[in-house]
Amino acid sequence: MSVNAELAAAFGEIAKLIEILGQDKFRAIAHDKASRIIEAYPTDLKTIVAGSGADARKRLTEIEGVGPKIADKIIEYCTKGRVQELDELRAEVPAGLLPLMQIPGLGPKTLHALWKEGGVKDLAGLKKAIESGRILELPRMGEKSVQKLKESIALAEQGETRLPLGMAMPIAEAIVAKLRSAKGVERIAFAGSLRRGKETIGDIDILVSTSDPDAVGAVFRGADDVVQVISAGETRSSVRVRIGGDAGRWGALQEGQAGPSIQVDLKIIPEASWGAALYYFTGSKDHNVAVRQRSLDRGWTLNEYGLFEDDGKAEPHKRGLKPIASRTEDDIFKALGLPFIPPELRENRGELSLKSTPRLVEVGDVRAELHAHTTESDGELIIEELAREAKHRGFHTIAVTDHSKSSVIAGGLTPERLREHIKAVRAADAWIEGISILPGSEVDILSDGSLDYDDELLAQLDVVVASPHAALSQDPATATRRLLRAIEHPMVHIIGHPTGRLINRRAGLAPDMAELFAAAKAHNVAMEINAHWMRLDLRDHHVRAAVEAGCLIAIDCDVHAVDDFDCLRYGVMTGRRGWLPPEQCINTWDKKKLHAWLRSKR
Ligand code: DGT
Ligand code: CA
Ligand code: CA
Ligand code: ZN
Repeated sequence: MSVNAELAAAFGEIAKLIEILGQDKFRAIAHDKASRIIEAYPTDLKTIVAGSGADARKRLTEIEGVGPKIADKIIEYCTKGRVQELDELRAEVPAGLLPLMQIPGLGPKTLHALWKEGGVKDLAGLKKAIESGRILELPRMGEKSVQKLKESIALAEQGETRLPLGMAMPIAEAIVAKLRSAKGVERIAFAGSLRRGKETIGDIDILVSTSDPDAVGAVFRGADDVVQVISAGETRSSVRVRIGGDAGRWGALQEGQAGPSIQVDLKIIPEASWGAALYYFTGSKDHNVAVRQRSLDRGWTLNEYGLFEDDGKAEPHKRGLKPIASRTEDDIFKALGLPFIPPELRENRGELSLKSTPRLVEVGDVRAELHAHTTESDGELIIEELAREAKHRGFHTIAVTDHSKSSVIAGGLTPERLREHIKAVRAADAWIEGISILPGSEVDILSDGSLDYDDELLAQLDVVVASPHAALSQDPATATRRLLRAIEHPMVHIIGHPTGRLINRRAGLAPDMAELFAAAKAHNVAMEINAHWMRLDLRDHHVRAAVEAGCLIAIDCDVHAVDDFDCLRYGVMTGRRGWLPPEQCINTWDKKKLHAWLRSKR
């Protein structure tokens, strides 16, 4: 961990402790701000302190957001290795209280009350206070907020060790890129749940074949982001890697929620058994068990070294037996009489009965983005920038779907503003060549299932994405009726993020999905896979049910910023996990077909 990261963590903790203690709010804000600035500051602060001697304080306060008091604490940390103020604050607040701040719905004020008036000092105490009902005696704690709190706790506990796909993937790719250049490396790949595209990742599994295992192991364990070496062997190493900064538009990842670090396992694989190892460590466990049984039925045995004749004795690879197949995954599938099974399907959900490799949706198939926001509501891009980016990605169509009036916090458009916006989008479409820019809206599905604009206005939009944003703790029956009503609305093209869940944070609605998919098919409405990795909503098993019900799917990035376009792959992986063929995904259609479909609802 770098000094900057350590300092950022220290100031972040000071800010939280001040808040829990109910002390000066502005002092908390100053420390929180300093924490974020230092986290992202490009130069090592220890070098600055060491290099500027008596001028250190002056030099540090030149950094935006660093005042004299913060500067003194930086110097204190760089010279003495501690910040006394932090130690003092820690002594005042029970250690188990701080992690509770990660639970959504538990702000510092509530925590202060829970502690001072309810005697809660840690998670166990909080749960007790909930169970006994004592918590209801505290200010601002009603039946409803306690119910929410209970759900948040359950989700936070679940999410403690599993990282969202979109956060794990860049970490894995960075490690793979780094190891690729290590001496002797021949092949490198990530396996496990990450290769299968699961929505959350327990740990990252990396496989390497190399002529120099020591060199790779040393690079792996010595990397900057490594916060802990769990084990270091000749063919296996495990470390914990720090999870970095940005968690998209939901703010920085909070410590303790998905861990400040994730475990990464490195396995050194003999070149001759690369395919067998890749197959084995890709999993899933359930798939492996089923395929192993299939091997045994044929008189063979399959392990991470290869497919062997089963002579009834263990560890064939150690007894010099020549494998029937081991070099590539293809070789193994072929020997077992199976088609290549894409990693996303390897969950033992019927994939072993496939007669040929199914053609599933791929990133390269997607030619249109139908859910995107501009600065007119809560996006970062103006219409032209959005269009250029979409064009740059090879799309033929981009829909501009800003929020509707009830999404006040997201800057939702009044009918008047929407009318103007439609004109602006049509004007941009007229002068920008090479891409169709369609006026649309992400219209709130209100709690009773009615839409946020009247039909006359909706009729002027080329694309209507209807999404639930509020009232996301409705009971399942009410939620089903609500969403059905939106699906049945003749102007609606797409139901956006149908359940409204946020991974590890919010459970969202639990409607009867089968009913929704049947209705969507009947009304020619597409159900969205929102590709943002915090959402992935529809989720994989929903997609599978939707595909089987024969209803259309949209894969949209819900673009708010340029980087959001990169989420497409997570949406596509989720689609593939739901066995989605390209023709059932409207974003893969050519322009003529897509536009004709959109017009069919006008
Ligand atoms: P995760 O890490 O919880 O997100 O999920 P995975 O699937 O990456 O699981 P992990 O990291 O424990 O193991 C990686 C793969 O190795 C797993 O998908 C299948 C294989 N594997 C691990 N342990 C076993 C086992 O006990 N039996 C079998 N058949 N395969 C295993
Ligand atoms: Ca794993
Ligand atoms: Ca693992
Ligand atoms: Zn949106």
